[in-house]
Amino acid sequence: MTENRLHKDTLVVHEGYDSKSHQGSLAVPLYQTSTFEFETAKQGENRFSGVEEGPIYSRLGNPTVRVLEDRMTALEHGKGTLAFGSGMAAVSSILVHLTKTGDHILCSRGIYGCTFGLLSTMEEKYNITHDLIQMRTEEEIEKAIRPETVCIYIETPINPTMELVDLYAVAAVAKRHGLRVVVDNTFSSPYLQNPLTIGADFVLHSATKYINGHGDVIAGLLVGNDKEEIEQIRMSIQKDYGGIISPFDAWLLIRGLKTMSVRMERHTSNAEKLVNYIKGHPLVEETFYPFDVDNPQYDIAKRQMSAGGGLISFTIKGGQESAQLFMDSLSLIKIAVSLGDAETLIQHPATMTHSVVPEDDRLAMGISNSLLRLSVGLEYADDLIKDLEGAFEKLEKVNDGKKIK
Ligand code: LCS
Repeated sequence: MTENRLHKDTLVVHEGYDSKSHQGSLAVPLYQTSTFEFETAKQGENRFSGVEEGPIYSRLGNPTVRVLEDRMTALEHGKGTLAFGSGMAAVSSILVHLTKTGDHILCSRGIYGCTFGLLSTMEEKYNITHDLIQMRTEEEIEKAIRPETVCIYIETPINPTMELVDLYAVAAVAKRHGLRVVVDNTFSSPYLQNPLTIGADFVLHSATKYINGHGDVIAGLLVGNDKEEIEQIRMSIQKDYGGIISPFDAWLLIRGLKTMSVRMERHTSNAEKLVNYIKGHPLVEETFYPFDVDNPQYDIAKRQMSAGGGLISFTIKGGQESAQLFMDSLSLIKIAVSLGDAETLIQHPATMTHSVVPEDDRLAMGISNSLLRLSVGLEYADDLIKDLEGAFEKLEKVNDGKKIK
């Protein structure tokens, strides 16, 4: 961290934009254009050759997108950022960048369902193999490293189990073995956790979630600790595979990002209230929340995160039938995948986000049929608790006499 660094609450509002270069426009202008006119043929030549800086064509760079990228670089303490048209485009781009046929990737034991799908395709088509392991200790990680291992790819907290991976342990092992570390930081947002400061090489986000915060954009962001390497990815994989963000979506993300600090505070305070209610309920088996004092991984959470965030998972007694009945009995809380929106959302990972994962792998990730994931929104907490109460009561009534265990 540099000495005169502004606080993250200020960076989300101002970083990367100077209105003086934009006719005083206070809001970042939307450059909704596919191409940029050159004054002369020579200028075009110079822009393409890199002799002169400046926009060429929006797949290669766009001024609105650049503000978003610069803001994210500062927020994640990185050196450069690339914005993508989805979180999966960010995931696939970094994995394509870091691997070649015959390489091996070491992953946290849980990952988002589509990331799992991508890794399966990479294995089948290109013989880029992977292992999902629990990474509880440095020794455990070290044992799983093979001669062909090139990178460690992790989520923490893991979608949807909320299991944590110790970033300090991962960084220490990676350093000893010369491995690159990629952290999917979607669940924490840059507000709660900054893996680059702990030793990761790349951080990525499904910006669809907390970065945007309003449930109306699909986007991804990749931040690196090496500017040259990020620019190299921009001018190769991003340019040639073409998974870029649209200027309008970047503009919406800039708008959403301005309120990230206040949103994350509310998501967290609401989640803390809800977790206390949920974990005491007799129909709940287990609850998973990073900053729950009863969480066996609370120490890890405190070391690498500044607060617990807005996601809670829990298992309900009675398996899938009860879990689905519970969901159907809610009214304010909406049944939907995605997370990090203003609206509180609930989903059933076994049949939704992680339904593409074969059952054995899914159970090994800790995703049982009774697991539910709650993305706590920005509503008034007591209204949400009342909604949960109503659904538990409904479940009790339906189960009346059935004796669920
Ligand atoms: N990484 C994580 C941890 C995610 O949760 C998701 C999407 C992605 C990457 C991919 O981002 P996208 O391309 O959708 O922007 N997670 C979802 C989820 O849990 N429910 O719906 C989507």
